Amino acid sequence: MKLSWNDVTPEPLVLNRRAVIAGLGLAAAGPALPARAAVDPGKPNSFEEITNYNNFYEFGFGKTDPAENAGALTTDPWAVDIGGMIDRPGSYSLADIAPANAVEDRIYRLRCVEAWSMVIPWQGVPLAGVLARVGVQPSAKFVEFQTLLRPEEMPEQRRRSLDWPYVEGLRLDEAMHPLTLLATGLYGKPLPNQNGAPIRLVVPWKYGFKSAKSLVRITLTDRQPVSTWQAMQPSEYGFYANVNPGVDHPRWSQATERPIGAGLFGGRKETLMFNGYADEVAHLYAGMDLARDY
Ligand SMILES: Nc1nc2c(c(=O)[nH]1)N[C@H]1C(S)=C(S)[C@@H](COP(=O)(O)O)O[C@H]1N2
Ligand SMILES: [Mo]
Repeated sequence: MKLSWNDVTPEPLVLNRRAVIAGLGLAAAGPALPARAAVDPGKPNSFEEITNYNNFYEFGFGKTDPAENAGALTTDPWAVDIGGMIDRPGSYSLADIAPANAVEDRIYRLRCVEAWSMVIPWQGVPLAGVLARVGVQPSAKFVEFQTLLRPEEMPEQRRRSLDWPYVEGLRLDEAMHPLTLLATGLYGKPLPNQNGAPIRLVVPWKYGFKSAKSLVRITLTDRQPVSTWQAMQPSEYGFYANVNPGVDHPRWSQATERPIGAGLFGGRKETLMFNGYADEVAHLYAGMDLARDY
């Protein structure tokens, strides 16, 4: 099935442009853009750092395991099943989801729940545009994301260390937010396997674990998905997982973070509310108690 990029509705495009500027930390200019520039995400980490310090537990629990073991993953051919409460369910190719002329650059902070952080120059397409094209039905309230299940190529899936496949979820408005990206590349190269080739989610205001890698299924649903980490340890990992320096993990503080590559004396940094994207996303959580809905 082909996704039509011809009947693009104007609104997501306007929002996308705004998000690119926010993502790049450039000063806002021109019409339909916010008066205030978003927080500067900082200097990107090196390609070496971004591809050799990873969490991709399907390939092992050590930070260098994904770089060492993910070479065995075959990512061509690849298809993503998009289904559930949409008008045009089907199996979509990468070219359908992220045609070259729709791919954008986004420099985003990534803040891991383990209290380290990086800055990553991604390429990808806003999820909102993809969802608009498959026709989200009014009954849909949440989006569930599923990673590949292929134990032959993913060594940790041959053990019962986690309840595979890896599953994550977003509320529909979070999924539709212009900052939410389906990434297909970094540093202008196709996504390395250890970073979630060939297509992964990136939600920059949430802890890194929300950004599920190597996606094979996206499902629109009216029920709040139960994510892998939430199912495993609900007292430690909530559904929302918004970066929040004021709400500690039960076993450690979330007030500060260790920037990867800053060196031994680079020092810790204060963690920012919503990872620095509060101006863009705080309105999504107005009236919610984020200590309860963590
Ligand atoms: N399928 C899958 N996706 C995953 C993970 C994982 O173990 N499996 N780890 C998550 C965590 S905890 C983080 S911090 C980010 C890390 O992304 P990166 O390695 O590209 O920096 O991926 C997330 N996505
Ligand atoms: Mo993480």
